[in-house]
Amino acid sequence: MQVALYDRTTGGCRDGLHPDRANENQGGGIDAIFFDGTTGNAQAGRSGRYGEHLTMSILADKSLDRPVMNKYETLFHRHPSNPILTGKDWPYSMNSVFNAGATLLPDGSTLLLCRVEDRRGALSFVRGAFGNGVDGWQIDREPTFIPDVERFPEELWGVEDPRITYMPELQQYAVAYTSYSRGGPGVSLALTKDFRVFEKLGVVMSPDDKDAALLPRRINGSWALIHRPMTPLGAHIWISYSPDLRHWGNHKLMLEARRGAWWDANKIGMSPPPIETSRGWLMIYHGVRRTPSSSIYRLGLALFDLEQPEKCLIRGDSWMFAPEAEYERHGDVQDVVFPCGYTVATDGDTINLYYGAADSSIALAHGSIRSLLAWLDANGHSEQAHDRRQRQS
Ligand code: BMA
Repeated sequence: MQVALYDRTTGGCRDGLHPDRANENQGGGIDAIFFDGTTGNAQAGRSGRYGEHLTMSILADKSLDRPVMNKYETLFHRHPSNPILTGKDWPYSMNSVFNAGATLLPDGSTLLLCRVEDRRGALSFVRGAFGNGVDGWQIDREPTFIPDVERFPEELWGVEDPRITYMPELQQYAVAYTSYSRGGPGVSLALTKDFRVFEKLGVVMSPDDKDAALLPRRINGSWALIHRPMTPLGAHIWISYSPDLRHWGNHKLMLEARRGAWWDANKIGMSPPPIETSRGWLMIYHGVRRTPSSSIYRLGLALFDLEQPEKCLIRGDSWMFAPEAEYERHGDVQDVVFPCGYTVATDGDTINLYYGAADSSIALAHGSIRSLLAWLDANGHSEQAHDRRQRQS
């Protein structure tokens, strides 16, 4: 064979299909299974691509007479009523509703700002609200937040993927959203007290940039915006600082997409705004795995320093939530789970994660912040260790 299998530019091996990318099918291991006839237990060993050795046990389920694998830990439990909102729930004709920002209102009800798409493909935000955050949504009869192309031409093709942060100092909610026009997707900001009247601040990060949210408080005197610029070197998560929410600078790389065959190689982005915990900013982020037929959007976890948020403390190795249910696997865009918002229950621990499913509907899953942190401790590593491993691989 004339062609080197290892490709320095991609950090993976070439497949001959995409000279500039890693083999799309790479990353699998080879499993050997040893069956213990006396106990009925089997052990599987997998030689990982990165020199890690993953083991899992397979238990023979005698009642089913077929092996059942020990499952990975389930961190988010899907609500039985999923999907909780679809285009059919809308008071006017709608193709799809997905990727909703979420917040709790002072009366305890949940507000969702939903990305909606009609049959023209035009996008706007709509509001839905109800006490328990699951059903009985009251949906505005008219779109709540619409593109204002006269004053904000960057919204020509619509506004997408809102992330809501309540800013106690301003006593307002900040909405970071993608404004989409000929120039590509950029990051825009708006402020509101009531989700009726919005003060738009315009584009704060020029295209191609998206997946943005503000931190709720100043960091060392500056506002902080997390976002995901696209560069020829990949799509990584950055953080930028501002004295006034309008002028941004002091840009810092926060989390890098991995390379090669990783689940979060080449393209990552923050999903909902980070969760402030006593141990740091807990971020749920999405990683995009390209396959020959499509892309798979899965979710992972990372923890960042409270006062220096560009410093990653721990990053999980594997994804912890992925498209599995039918409504996540099939829709306008297959294999997508894409949360833009969450609420935290009064116990301070239960997280209600609202996510777009297959770019078609809105679904809900429940988790525990404590369990997410414990999972990171067990399944993560410091980014410095990661850098060392990347250099060796
Ligand atoms: C991303 C964003 C999301 C969308 C996802 C899957 O790039 O544009 O709005 O849900 O792709 O299509």
